[in-house]
Amino acid sequence: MKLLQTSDLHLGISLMNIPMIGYQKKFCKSLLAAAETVDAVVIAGDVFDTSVASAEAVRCWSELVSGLCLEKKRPVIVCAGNHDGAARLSSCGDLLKASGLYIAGSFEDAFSPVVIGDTAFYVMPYFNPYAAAAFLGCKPSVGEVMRTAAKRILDQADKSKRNILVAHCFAAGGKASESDISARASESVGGADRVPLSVFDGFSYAALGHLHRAQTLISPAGTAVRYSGTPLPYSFSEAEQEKTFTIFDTETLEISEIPVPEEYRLRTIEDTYENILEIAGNDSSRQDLMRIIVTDRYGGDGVYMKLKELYPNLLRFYGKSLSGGEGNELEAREASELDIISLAKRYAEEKRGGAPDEDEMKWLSEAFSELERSV
Ligand SMILES: [Mn+2]
Repeated sequence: MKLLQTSDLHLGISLMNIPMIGYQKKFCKSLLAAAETVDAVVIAGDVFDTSVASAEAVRCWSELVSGLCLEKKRPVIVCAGNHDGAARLSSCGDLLKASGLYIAGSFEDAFSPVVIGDTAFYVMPYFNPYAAAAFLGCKPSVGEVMRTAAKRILDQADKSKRNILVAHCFAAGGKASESDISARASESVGGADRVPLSVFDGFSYAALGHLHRAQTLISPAGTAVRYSGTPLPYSFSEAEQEKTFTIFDTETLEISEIPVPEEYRLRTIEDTYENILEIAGNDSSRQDLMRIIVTDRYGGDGVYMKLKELYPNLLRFYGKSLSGGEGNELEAREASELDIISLAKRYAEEKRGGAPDEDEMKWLSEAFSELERSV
């Protein structure tokens, strides 16, 4: 049997206030087409970006799974991720099962396998370690919960089948991407949520979600622990990563990838203001999602407005700072040493990208002297 593995769709996500749902709808069409080449589809969590997803994101999901299960007749196996509202995502679970959509929303679901052909899927949603530990009677750490759960699963598993664990977690040794906000946050608290790779020993394969970069880790006993990564790039650091669906063959245990058609590009331009204007003049991809770094001008509103006009999907914009370093804000100490006219000039430079002209300077000094007289 061939499986298509994906995860971390984050339906409904916005990148710097630009909604991605239009691109995500197109991506769902690619997933429907790719599903025709496999026997089943696994989605390892973070279907939605937020626990209470927007109506548009819910509609997108509903169309996707209806297409997969009803039209393409492919079973779909899903675990809730940390971004999903698990109870909402898995509601009407028994009704959905009848159509071939299996959604694990509560921790106990992991112990009742979904059996399809030669394979038993143990589907574990993202869990609260305290609640899961109370259920299992073990220490409340992510690693201990998964170790205890995996042992319980494998003790009861039918060894004549391929036994696949589907979960949403941070396997030790995995690499996070810039858009893995929660995974990266865990680094700052010492990575307490890392799952030792030995936990996956004994399974035929582990289909994981949570990390947005495609990668394969190998457990000590040789189990492939696979992240498909996000099917679309959700940060500038992922712009160079090729986004793919993972294909797993349950007979040969081989892992391959098929590319996800590119729906949009995240692109960075770093140059002088004049050069950027010139580049934009001949740029046929001005709809790309842009990060622009201007190296010789203050990052003021004037420069920003001009660039936004040229690149409507300008997501991030940085200008040269007054002190030559990163950022464009005037330091408070520096500001306190300037007279009011110089300060107003700097303000105009920063906000508009140009110094006030002669008329404006005249108007400014008149206004300031009037202000001085009145106090
Ligand atoms: Mn995610």
